[in-house]
Amino acid sequence: MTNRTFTIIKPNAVGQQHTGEILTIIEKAGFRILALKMVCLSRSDVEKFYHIHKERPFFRTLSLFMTAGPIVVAVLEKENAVADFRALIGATDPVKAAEHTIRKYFAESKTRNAIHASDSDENAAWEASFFFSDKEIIETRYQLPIPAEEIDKD
Ligand code: FUP
Repeated sequence: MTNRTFTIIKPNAVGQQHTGEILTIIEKAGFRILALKMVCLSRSDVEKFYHIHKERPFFRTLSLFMTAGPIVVAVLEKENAVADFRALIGATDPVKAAEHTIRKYFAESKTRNAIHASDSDENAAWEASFFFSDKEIIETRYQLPIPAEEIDKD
């Protein structure tokens, strides 16, 4: 078990200006953001990222949706990250998502379901590397090199 997972705040949630609120829920649940950016996917990106779903009947609409606007991608750190983050986002279908999950709050349908979460440590590492170089995933933590009072005195 590693302590990293990967997430996408999907086009509907970004378009409806829920990015900040979703990041707040994520941080309040104890996840540390190690990498974060906004990007747009091409159809070819979607085919690569969702390659396991390429032959599924819903792939066409999934692809149209995922290219419909910008997304926000992030690498997150927490103990038991993959399982805990899956619990925080809820079931794929918002009708089945538990109360107080991100999908319960923001998903509009099984496809327009607001957020993605990796389903295994292996996939988390692959998905993070799809969007970020090693240098862009930052482990360094905030630590003042001198006492705060000294920083504030000038
Ligand atoms: P999840 O891991 O919860 O994101 O769900 P899946 O890996 O099963 O599906 C990946 C994405 O495919 C979902 F987020 C949305 C899309 N999907 C559909 O559009 N229709 C479906 O019936 C199932 C999945």
